[in-house]
Formats: sequence, structure tokens, C-alpha cells
Amino acid sequence: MRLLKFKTDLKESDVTPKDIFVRRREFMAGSIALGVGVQSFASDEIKKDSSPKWMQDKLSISKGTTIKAEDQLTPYSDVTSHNNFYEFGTHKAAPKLKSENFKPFPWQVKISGHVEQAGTFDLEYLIKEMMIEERIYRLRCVEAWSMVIPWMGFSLASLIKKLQPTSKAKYIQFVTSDDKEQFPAIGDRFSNIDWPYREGLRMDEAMHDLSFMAIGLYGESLPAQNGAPLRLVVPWKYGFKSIKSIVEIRFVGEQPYTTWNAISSKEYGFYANVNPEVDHPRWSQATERRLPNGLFSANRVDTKMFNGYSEVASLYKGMDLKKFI
Ligand SMILES: Nc1nc2c(c(=O)[nH]1)N[C@H]1C(S)=C(S)[C@@H](COP(=O)(O)O)O[C@H]1N2
Ligand SMILES: [Mo]
Repeated sequence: MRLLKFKTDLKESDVTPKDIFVRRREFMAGSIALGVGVQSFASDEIKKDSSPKWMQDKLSISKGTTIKAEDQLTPYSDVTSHNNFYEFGTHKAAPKLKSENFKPFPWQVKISGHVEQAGTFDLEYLIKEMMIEERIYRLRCVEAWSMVIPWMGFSLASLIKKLQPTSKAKYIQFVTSDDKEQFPAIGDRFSNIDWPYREGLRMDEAMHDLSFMAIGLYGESLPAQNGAPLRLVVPWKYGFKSIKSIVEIRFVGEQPYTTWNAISSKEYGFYANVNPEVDHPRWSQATERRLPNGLFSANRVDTKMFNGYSEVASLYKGMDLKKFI
């Protein structure tokens, strides 16, 4: 079953979070009228944004939608109830169900390593000068499902420029909070993850304009389950690179420790570029299940090289992407 093409009369430059909200309601109404995906839209209310005023003010001033996808947006209810966030548990429903007591504010981020502006900063201060924009990106999980999400945030490059890394910085490592009070599954004895969750990028990947720091989605601050209050989004890489709830950004000289690569490097490479020609050892990566499913069937689509973001190809010139997975 195919969903309606998303329709809007708004000019991109006019879009504010309020408009996004209205637009979403129109989109939902259209889908319901056609009897498409009714189940997933029924409870599709945006939870009232309980973030502090500074964050809501931040989200209310935006450049509008700067990057769009041709794809149908994944409804808010799916984006916020089908998640991978192992700090809350391994089940897809756990992040939403187990994050009710999670407190994303106040939040601090430590900046360390080969960088001029090292220190620990309040999130509000760290992102004060960042201009917010909306970007609609496909998110492709290594488990072969995918979504299309309207993120709010700013380019990672704009933050890096403010932080002024030195010439010794060749990679960036990102670290998630490992506060047991916040994340109930971190104490699980059977977890094979060496907390905190860590991810990383080569400096030129981090500086690519598509690399994004999200502080919101669907016009509101990030729900806990999606990585509140600050997460990375790298749309041409498998979802596990898009690390959530970041408390430290380290500028380093060597390829950093990254969580899934450390668990199984043959299954989860450091680069993790979406590549339909390189299968996971236990499943094909040629196609993906695009959420939401149809009422009676999975919505299967072909997986594209770099998740369709072919403009990043020049970052990997001369590299054998069957070897550097
Ligand atoms: N800290 C942390 N970040 C994480 C994960 C995680 O378990 N912990 N899961 C990753 C995986 S596997 C995916 S697919 C995406 C899912 O993002 P979403 O739940 O917002 O769709 O988050 C990534 N970021
Ligand atoms: Mo994933």
C-alpha cells in the first residue's frame, strides 16, 4: 500500500515550528481521510513540549526547511515509539516506555582534546549562536528498517568552527551520558555494551554540511527516546552512528573507540556508510522496511548507496568501501 505524497503550500522560507505543526495536522488528516495508516495516526499527538523557555525560544526562530526528502514523512508516533536506545533497554518500545523520568535539562557538554575552546558548557551557552534549521532526512538502521524524520538543529560544522579544533584533531569522538540514575538499562548485568555509548567521525566527515546536530524533531524539542537534548544525525551512515544524548565531544588524533565497532567489527564498521552492496553477515542490506508499515504488509524499498546522499562520495575517493565498511 502506498501512502499519500506529502503536500504543502508553504514556501520553505516561511516554515516555522508552528507551521510544521499545522502542516503535520493537515498531513495526518489527509491520510486519515483516505483510510491509510489510520492506526499509526490515531494517537499521533505531539506531546506538549516541556523543555525550558530558552529551548522553546531557540526552536521558534528557524531558517525553515533547508533540506527536504522526496520521501513521505514517517508519522510522529512511529518516530517516537520505535527506537533504538539501549540505555533504556533493547526492545524497540523500551526507550519511550522507560524514559518517563529522564531529565534532559539542565544539561552540560564537555569539549575536550585538541581544541581551543575546551571546557564544560551549559547546553544553552554552547548552542547560543547556532542558527536553527529544519532538515528532513532518511534514517537507515543497520537492522534494515528506515524512517524519514524532520529534525531541528544546526550543522555540526558550524559548531566545530566555533570550538576551533587544532591541526592535531583528525577525528571526533562523541560520548553519551552513562548516568545510571537517568538510564535504567545501564546497570543490566547481561548487557554486552561497555558504557558509555560512544561514536566517532573522521574530521572531514564531521565537517561535511550534511552532518547535523539535532535538538528537536517535528518542531519540538527532542523526546527523551530520540536522544534529548542533543544528538548527532549522520544521514548517509547506518543509524548507530547517530549517537544520542551527548555529554562529551572529544577532538582526537586517532580513530576513536566506537561502541558497535568494538562489539563486532565484522558486522559494524567504523565508517558504517549505508551500502546496499555490502550485506551484513547475517542479513541482506539491499532493501529496507520503511516505517510505517502498510496496514497489511511491510513497506519495502530499495536501499540506496549512501542512503541516497551521493554528494558524500568524494569523502571516500580511493577507498575500497567493501573493505572499509
Ligand atoms: N546513545 C545511544 N545512541 C544511539 C543508540 C543507542 O542505543 N544509544 N542507538 C542507535 C541506533 S542503532 C539507531 S538506529 C538510532 C535510532 O534513532 P531513533 O530512535 O531516533 O530513530 O540511534 C542510534 N543512537
Ligand atoms: Mo540502528
